[in-house]
Amino acid sequence: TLQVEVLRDLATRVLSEERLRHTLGVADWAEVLARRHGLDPLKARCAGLVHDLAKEIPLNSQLRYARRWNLLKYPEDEQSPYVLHGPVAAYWLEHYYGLDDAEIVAAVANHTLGRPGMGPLEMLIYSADLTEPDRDFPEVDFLRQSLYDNLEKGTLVCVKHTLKYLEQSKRPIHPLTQLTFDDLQRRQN
Ligand code: DGI
Ligand code: FE
Ligand code: FE
Ligand code: FE
Repeated sequence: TLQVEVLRDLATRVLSEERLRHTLGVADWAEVLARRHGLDPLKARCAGLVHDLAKEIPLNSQLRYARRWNLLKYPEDEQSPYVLHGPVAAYWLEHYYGLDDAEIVAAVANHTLGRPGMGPLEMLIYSADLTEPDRDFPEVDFLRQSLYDNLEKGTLVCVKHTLKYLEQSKRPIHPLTQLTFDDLQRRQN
């Protein structure tokens, strides 16, 4: 059974004050969206609480874990190692912590890049991460409203925003981000 309190304590012990505030924001907002869209609010809260658990591990250590646990799938994973904290946290939660909920594990693993064929909880955490109450950028309210209205369409809008942001800041687009976008668009047409 899921113990929200235990996962909340875990996040509190592991994360900096700032990252914890973000984490609690994701957990709250994910729970609201889950209720709205008929998903399990408890699972959504739990996934939000642990999604960034590995974020503050030094990048070279994250890379070592990713190598050891066979989590590197694309050359871009090593070029942009800050995309690895989801997979690293998910692997640790499943294999060391004993978290036995596959949907939560997948939502944590894929919260930064998504993947083709995302399930509802994966979409929810990907999108809640980008639009939690502490996030502040011009389109964030439009993204929030889109997500509240329709989880699938809202997630497509979120991935589209990520692509636009990466292009504007001239950062490389990870193949999974593009595949996620193409897949969501195909599923909605
Ligand atoms: O961990 P958070 O800061 O809460 O957010 P996150 O896990 O969604 O994103 C971590 C970083 O990954 C963030 O700076 C955006 C970046 N990112 C997401 N998709 C891509 C990406 N970076 C590159 N280069 N390419 C992507 O496709
Ligand atoms: Fe993250
Ligand atoms: Fe994200
Ligand atoms: Fe996050």
